[in-house]
Amino acid sequence: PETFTYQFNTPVFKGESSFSTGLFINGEFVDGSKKTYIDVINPSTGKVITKISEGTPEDIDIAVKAAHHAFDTVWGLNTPGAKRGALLNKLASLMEAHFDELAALEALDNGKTFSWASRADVPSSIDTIKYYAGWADKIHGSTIETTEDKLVYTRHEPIGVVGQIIPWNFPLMMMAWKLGPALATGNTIVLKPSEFTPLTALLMAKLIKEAGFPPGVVNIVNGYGHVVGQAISEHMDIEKVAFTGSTLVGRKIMEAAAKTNLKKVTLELGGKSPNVIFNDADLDQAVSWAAHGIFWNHGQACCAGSRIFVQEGIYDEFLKRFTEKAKSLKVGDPFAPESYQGPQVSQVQYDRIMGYIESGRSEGATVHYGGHRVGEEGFFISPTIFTNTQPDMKIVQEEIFGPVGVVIKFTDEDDIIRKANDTVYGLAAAVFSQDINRALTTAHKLKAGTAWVNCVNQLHPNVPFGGVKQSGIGRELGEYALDNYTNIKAVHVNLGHRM
Ligand code: TXE
Repeated sequence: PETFTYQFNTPVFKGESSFSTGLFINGEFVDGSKKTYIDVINPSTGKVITKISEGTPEDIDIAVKAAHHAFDTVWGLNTPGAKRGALLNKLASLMEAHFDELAALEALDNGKTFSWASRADVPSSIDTIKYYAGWADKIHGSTIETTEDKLVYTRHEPIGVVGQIIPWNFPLMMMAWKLGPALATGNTIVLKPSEFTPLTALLMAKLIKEAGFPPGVVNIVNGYGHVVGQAISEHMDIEKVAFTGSTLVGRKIMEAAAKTNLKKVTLELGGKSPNVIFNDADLDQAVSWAAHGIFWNHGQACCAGSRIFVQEGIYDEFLKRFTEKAKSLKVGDPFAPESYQGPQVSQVQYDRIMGYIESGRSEGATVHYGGHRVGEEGFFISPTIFTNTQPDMKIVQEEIFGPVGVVIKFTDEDDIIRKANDTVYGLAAAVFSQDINRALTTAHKLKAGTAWVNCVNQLHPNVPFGGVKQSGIGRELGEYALDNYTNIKAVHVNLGHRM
């Protein structure tokens, strides 16, 4: 396979990045079995950055065999947890050494700003790997009292070979969320990055090798979702699949698992998260957080606060200040220090978002601000605010996954609980109020896996994240994520009970 070498010469980062564009299987970079390639597009320009090897179902087979061999010989129960932890810490140190390069690749490939990648994606990915390094030698079962002539204990054993399919909105972070708990608990991995944003995963493959993980422990196979992702979901020798992406594909993965070997499935899917702002909120703070809630990462966050509910007493004032805030957000080159928002990730996403904006208009909602392209090239969209919506409009019900928020008025607590929970999703929710009783009782009544009080989009490696309803199954991050990657074995020992 080819080596990709790129010279960054930007105001925020100057330096070279260089790594193989092959598939990373059994510790080596190889071409795909069909010797075909996928173009990687720069979303700021629409032009090709490089091409990467395309994986096939045959390549998944080869990777699964390597992962099984590694599991049976050099990983899983064959390696003490302390050693797995040390390797994860080594990987975290290498990520620190390549901090700016990782942030720059995210900006180039995904379009997120270098400054946000440096503030959020890269440090939190490193922290996640370190957090799970700490768990690696603390995975254990318990003894359970039954009768005095029996000893019963549990073991938390690694599952084996796990498949991991990740999206393009937080390419590095989603990879860290998946690698950390799987490796700490002793599993081996076949991972597929998004075909839209493979670059940080390829640099990570190089760092995984450099850290000294034995060959076959982590395999990274680039390719298209319906081919390589599907092959992972259907594989008879992959015993667990973890997925982050659309609800539509989540269903396909569950179906493939059900039709093949009933592999365990965890899914982190879409959202349409409510952001509830009461009359007694600190208005300045509510405005700033609400803007961060929907415009951060260009709205490409599964937990984005895309439905902004404002109580009637402050609605007009909120809307005025929120609009000023949206106007102040600079959309442009991800490498310009003043940019808050870069391009959407791809032409497909650009078209999908513009389609939603059009549908909002044609269904009779008001484009209060934005609603248009920014610039002549690339996939830039202005922060957009809709008002005058109806509950059944597509822009109120469906995940847009772009910088498009709807602002909706509510009257009292009963009204807001009904409106906020009127969705098939349940990933996150936020409440703004200075009355702690109101804030917490509302947070408890909102149907969501995460509730934020007086903040939004807060994630932390130690804290579980995941959805209820159609936003997913299972939890990532924190101690809870370890459960996704172990099988519990109960061992009964007879201490004298005779038949
Ligand atoms: O996602 P896909 P897309 C939502 C968001 C967005 C929409 C569509 O609303 O507008 O999904 O985005 C792989 N079997 N989210 O189409 O296809 C694919 O290659 C197995 C929410 O880009 O779900 C990629 O690696 N895998 C979200 C991954 O699935 C398949 C993040 C995600 O892509 C597959 C991304 C198949 N049949 C999009 N088809 C979040 N929850 O954060 C595709 N893939």
